[in-house]
Amino acid sequence: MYSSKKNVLETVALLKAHGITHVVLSPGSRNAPLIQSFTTDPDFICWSVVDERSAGYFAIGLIYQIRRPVVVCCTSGSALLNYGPAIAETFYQKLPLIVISADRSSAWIEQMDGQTIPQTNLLQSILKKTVHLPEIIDNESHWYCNRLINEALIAGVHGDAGPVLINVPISEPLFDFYTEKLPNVRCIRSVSSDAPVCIDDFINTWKASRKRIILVGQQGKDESLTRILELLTNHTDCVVLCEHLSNQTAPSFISNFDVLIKNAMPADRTPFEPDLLITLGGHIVSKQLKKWFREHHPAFHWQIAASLTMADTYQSVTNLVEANPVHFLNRLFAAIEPETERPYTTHWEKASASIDQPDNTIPFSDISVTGAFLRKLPSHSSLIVGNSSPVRNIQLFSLPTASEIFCNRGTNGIEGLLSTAIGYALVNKGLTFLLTGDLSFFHDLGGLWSNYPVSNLRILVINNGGGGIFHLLNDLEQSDSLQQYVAAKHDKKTEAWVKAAGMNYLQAYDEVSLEEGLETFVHSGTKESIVLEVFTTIEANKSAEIAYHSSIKQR
Ligand SMILES: Cc1ncc(C[n+]2csc(CCOP(=O)(O)OP(=O)(O)O)c2C)c(N)n1
Repeated sequence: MYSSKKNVLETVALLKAHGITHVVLSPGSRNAPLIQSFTTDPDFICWSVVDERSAGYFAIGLIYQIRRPVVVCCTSGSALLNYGPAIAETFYQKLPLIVISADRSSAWIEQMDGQTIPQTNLLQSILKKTVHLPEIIDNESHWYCNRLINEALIAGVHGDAGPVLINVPISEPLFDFYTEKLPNVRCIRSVSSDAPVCIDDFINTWKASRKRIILVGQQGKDESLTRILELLTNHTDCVVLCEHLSNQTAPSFISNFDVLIKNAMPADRTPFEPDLLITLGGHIVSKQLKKWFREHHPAFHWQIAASLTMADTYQSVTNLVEANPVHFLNRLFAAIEPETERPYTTHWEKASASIDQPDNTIPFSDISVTGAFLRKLPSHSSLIVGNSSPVRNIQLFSLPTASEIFCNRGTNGIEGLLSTAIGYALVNKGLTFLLTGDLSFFHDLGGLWSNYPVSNLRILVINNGGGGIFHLLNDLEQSDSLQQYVAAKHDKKTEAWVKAAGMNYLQAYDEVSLEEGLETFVHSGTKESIVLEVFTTIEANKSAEIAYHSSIKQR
């Protein structure tokens, strides 16, 4: 029988799924659940070597001969340190040694309990990767544990091979060996760019899938990517989902999926659910999409990127592909037949087309101001948007053709936004537009103090008197601290700072003054940069949100 510890079972099952066969065991009680599980399973060839220092070198001998990864497994405390010389040897020889150390739960490290040392920190400089598993108590810790083991096993053999450490905390009781079968586990397959990607399996999966989505995250403009995505969605049954931050636009791409998921999908979303998901690029803003995809995992999820770093955003990756996405998709497209029937894509297209952009009937608010601005924005514009509401609200509207859009979305920080825009403008020939909230603007006031005169910047500040986004979060509304502390309510204007920085200042507080202000704002004739500050209220913002979203729900 196997141990009943779930992180032990996950480790052993994943080692088996990744094709590991040889395990060198050193004695101990903390690692007894691992020992018991390895020796129970007929697929493992287990060896017993008492001294961990010898065990490490014994494993090196096995690796020399079988040319595949080998596991060494020890108890907690100094036992792990005894692997040190063998770990160093495999690090410098680039050999795939998988070190599995049992540990106490983190709470007991350095509490003068027996056999504890900070196991994960000590050997890091001679390990390719170290992971410290959680003890599995719920779905999230289960996914986390699975992801970490997959990551370590992939790192051990990717590119130059090398030793990896999987540290497994195991709480007492240690000796409950009542599990009959190993669990089914998600084994993430990886394809490395070291060898040409063998595309056959991918073609077969593509052909066998009926509902395919390609989701493109944040990235710069890339016309070759746009071309292949258009070919795929126009000639096969495949939906391309991309937000504005992906800088991918074509009539057949769907960008309003956040609103669609929130308001316009039926309770039974099965017809929309993909069975093959292909992800490229960086961050996705849509909370709705993340939530939905995390609840419904496709049978296959390929993550394609130039380097093999996994972000398991939807908890569903099945294949990591290290390849240039354009090359990969071109090869795929060349190998598949065009499809004339596109029921899945048509289904998505119809639903997407049924959603109107916010119109003039909603109150004067952050949303309506964003719409008015984007309608006036010239084509081929450079637009930088702030985090918080700006990056979300632009998604409700279409962008002018050929515009390029940027956002500091890597960490979602509100800091440094004026500095980013000024840096961009100074090396940009045309106008540079920035759409920002008031807190983000004030946060980076220091950025306005610049030795470089900038004349081509247009900053639209939507001043709603604080962090407006926090007022749109239902559960926060009851909180006494919302106004003063969470949203940092204030009544400041940007005017004095803007003028001190030598920029022109305009303001608007309703449709008429906004329309007037925007006329000057988008014009390239002026010699100074311009800040247009538009004042909105929290109440109007809430009404606008409700009015827009309920108008879509009622269709
Ligand atoms: C450096 C940093 N501090 C705090 C936050 C948390 N935060 C997220 S949105 C936000 C409010 C932003 O307010 P504002 O720029 O006025 O935009 P609005 O919410 O009104 O659209 C804050 C403080 C953050 N993202 N980055």
